Amino acid sequence: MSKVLMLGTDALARGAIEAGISYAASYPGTPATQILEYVAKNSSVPCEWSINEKVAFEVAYGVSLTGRRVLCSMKHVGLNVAADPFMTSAYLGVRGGFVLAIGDDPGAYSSQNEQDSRFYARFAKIPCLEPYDGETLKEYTKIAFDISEELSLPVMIRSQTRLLHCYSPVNLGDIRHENSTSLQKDPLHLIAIPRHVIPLHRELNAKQGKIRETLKRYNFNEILPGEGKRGIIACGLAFTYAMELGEALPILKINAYPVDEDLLRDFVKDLEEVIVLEEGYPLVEERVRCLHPRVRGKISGDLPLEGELGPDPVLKLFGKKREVQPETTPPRPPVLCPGCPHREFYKALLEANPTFVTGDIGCYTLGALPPLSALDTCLCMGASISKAIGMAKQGVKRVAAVIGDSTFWHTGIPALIDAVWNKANILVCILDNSVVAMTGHQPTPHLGITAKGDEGKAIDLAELCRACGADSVVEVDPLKKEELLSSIKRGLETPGVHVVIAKRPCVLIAGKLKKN
Ligand SMILES: Cc1ncc(C[n+]2csc(CCOP(=O)(O)OP(=O)(O)O)c2C)c(N)n1
Repeated sequence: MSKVLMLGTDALARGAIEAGISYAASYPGTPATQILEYVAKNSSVPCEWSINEKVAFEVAYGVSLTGRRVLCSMKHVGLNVAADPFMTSAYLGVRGGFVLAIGDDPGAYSSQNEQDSRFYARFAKIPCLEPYDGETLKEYTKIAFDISEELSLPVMIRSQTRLLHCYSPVNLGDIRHENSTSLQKDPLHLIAIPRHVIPLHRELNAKQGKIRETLKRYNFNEILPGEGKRGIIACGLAFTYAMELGEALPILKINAYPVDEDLLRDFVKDLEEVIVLEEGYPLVEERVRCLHPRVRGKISGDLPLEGELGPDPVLKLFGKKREVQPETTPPRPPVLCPGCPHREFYKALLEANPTFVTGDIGCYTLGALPPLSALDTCLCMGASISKAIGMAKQGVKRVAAVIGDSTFWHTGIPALIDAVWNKANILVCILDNSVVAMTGHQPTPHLGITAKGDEGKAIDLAELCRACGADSVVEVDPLKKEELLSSIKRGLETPGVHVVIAKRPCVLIAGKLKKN
């Protein structure tokens, strides 16, 4: 066994590889992107970038149905997209171990919200493990596969940007054999039709006691004795913040959910004050407030409800400061790269002067900021076209929807079909730079390269838009300003659904694409 310095995402991925996975599926999203990238580059495990998180989850579920172990990873908001199969997978249960690795982003360093995935695990009634360093990222992931197979449930690994994007020492272990394939037909358990739902739900409820027993056996949650009548409950990563305090207080360390209420009760019973530290929403604090009259945390206003918890507010609560203050750097708001083709597109769009521009999520969202200020709204991935439909249906003329190529593949296609079917008068601008630029240049379906770097089958974006029934589809190089401007103007002025594809590779990969 050797000890190496590993990025959190890599440690998690390594845990899955050691557990003997047979496949991994994901859709890119910070801070979870590098999990699949590690599997792709550092193992022989086959894997895929899926078209979106729902598909990734369902592909992973299919792998599990064959009896083999599978890792599915995504960022927190990705689980909103995958929520439908996720919720019902807990009813049906899994066959081969199924681990769902979710990267939360408290502080929204790179996200559209700060939602806390532990609530999703509770909502679906499945176990959730919350590592606190590189070693536990790897080990918990490995153990999560055993728990998944023991309980026949998907198991969530919840971690955060700070942990996933940080290097720490990790002990490498042996790689287990993969499960052999075994197909079992079991209609009562595998088909979620109304007639089966109540018995399946009853089984899921009956598993709850078993989940608690299983988690207890692994001692994920434990009381570390200390001195005094104040105690700290520290969840996941917040345990490391509690350690930085250097206080000798008793600590209840929580790394697995659902939390055993007996343990909580036992911990708080002789304390005069309980402090709850957790990244995200006050999930544990809510429970503890039912058990103790004096609880300090986020709900009490002692710690911030928004933003990343981090070590500083915790130290402040104890009247302390970091001994060595981190160096402060001047704020550097993100901007479009020099030479980015998106900028040229926006210049033309502004000149065409649309009434309202519905935006989407990607590098091109930076066009919302000055000096361009070219977008009027941004909600979630894939929403630009649908928002434009709603506005156009209220009589707003000359609405433009701006969407990136990966975002279009992800959730834009159904909205384009909706626009055609319902005869909306909108202009759809697809900014095609050939890759998912925002998350680090992962391939898109029209590039025809897979996660492993192998040749896939390329799909033609313009042909697809035509097949969706768009009234016109033009591909324009955004550097050809006059052509682009006239296409945009025509699309805005003419009734119907018009698609302008501004096509030019991301400036950071253009050289590489040429070489290939
Ligand atoms: C549901 C969800 N999944 C993943 C992400 C992470 N993410 C942000 S933008 C983006 C795609 C950007 O690619 P593209 O649309 O091609 O635009 P580009 O960045 O290349 O301009 C992704 C995957 C997210 N914000 N939300």
